[in-house]
Amino acid sequence: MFKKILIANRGEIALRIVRTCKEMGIKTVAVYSTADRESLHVRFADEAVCIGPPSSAESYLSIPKIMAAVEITNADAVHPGYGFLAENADFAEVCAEYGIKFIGPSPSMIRRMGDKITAKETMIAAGVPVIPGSEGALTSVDQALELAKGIGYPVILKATAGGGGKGMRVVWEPSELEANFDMAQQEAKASFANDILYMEKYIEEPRHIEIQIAGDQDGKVCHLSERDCSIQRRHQKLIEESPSPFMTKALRKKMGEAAIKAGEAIKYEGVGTVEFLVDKHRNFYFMEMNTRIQVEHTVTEEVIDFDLIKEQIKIAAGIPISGKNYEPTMHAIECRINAEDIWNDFRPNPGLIKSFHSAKGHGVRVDTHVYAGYTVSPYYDSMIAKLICRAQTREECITKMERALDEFIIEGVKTTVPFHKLVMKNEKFRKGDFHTGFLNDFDYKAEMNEKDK
Ligand code: MV4
Repeated sequence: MFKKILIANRGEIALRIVRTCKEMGIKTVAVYSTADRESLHVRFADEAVCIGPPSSAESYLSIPKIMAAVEITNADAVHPGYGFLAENADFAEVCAEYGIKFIGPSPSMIRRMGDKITAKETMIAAGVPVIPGSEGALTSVDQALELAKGIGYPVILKATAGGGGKGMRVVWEPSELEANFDMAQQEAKASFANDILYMEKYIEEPRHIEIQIAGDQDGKVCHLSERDCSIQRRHQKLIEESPSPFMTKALRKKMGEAAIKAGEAIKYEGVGTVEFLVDKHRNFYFMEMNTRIQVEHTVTEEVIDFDLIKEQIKIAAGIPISGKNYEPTMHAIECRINAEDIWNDFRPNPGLIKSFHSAKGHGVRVDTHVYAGYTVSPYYDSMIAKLICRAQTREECITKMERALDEFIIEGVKTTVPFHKLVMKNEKFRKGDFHTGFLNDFDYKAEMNEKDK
């Protein structure tokens, strides 16, 4: 087992990793920028190294600075968390060159799944259902028009280096294709320095359901059930839950088997997520694979009572997985508490947290690096806490979440707490009747009483 893990991240996930390492008897090294001196991940780690100024490029994204911190602290492994360098194949490669274990899959695996056309080709070869579309890259507008005729409108143009919605355009009719092709190409070039596009049939009103998998160094792969992440705003997830209210036993079996097939075909090592789009007929299609631990891993942990960070570390140390698949026996929902002004387009609202009374009680989990007196920096992601509730049924879980949101008092910065209260009251949400377009149709401003504003 590793003796000392350096955590190349910040915020709640860095603290989350410190906690598991402590429970496993592994020493921890935190790295931090000057903006994060007062963060709890720094306080609770065994050692901490300042790696630079607030800008991510000069701190959490700087491979030389992270490697220097590894060297001076003698860490034998690096946990990348999510975001920052978590899916950076070059970083995983540098770790390997230095003889440091990168807790995650190999550089080639990260690269393979990071390129969406290659990922899709890999899944087709593995027999995993994918969305009908172009075979590989689009070569011209004329070719795209020909292909779209065969696929049938609407179609969607996606960037092979994309993910998370950038460089993506829906095309409803042939006359709109050329302009959208140019825009998608330009956006992709500017965002990823790669303008290669591919095309798919556009699935209307889909659900985003993802399967958590784990694979070990012997090539054994298991699934740990699904998460429903359909409640998103501009490709930022806001609420996740497990099980999905749309799931059936039969669909879980089929999607679980597909996700395992995907993992086995690539000999996936580590924990990962296979993202699917699910249409209203419960047809499911591979969308992307994430080769990192995700923000929403907590809902899975709650419903199957399992520490996914511990599993990551064990797999990286060469310990085989049990191979058992997991079914949720409870229900969990996560609300992301962001320092954002929901009345102003969810604009980040950094600043001093004057008071912070966390929700508590049975079935309530709060993962956070902040506290009263903490200053939320404008330099990073605005998520300041994850509120996760767990109960026997979905209905009880929503009731518990409403109770927990009511007692979660944060003063000094505006947060998404009032927004979550409105979603919990929404009839469609309560019935589990939603898809990825839910927030486009949800007029939360109209639903809020004057006095609550
Ligand atoms: C799609 C789609 C419909 N049809 N692909 C959004 C981000 C990127 N991961 C892929 N996305 C989508 N791909 C086809 N063929 C709809 C979306 C999509 C979406 C997906 C998941 C969660 C929220 C979403 C919001 C808008 C669009």
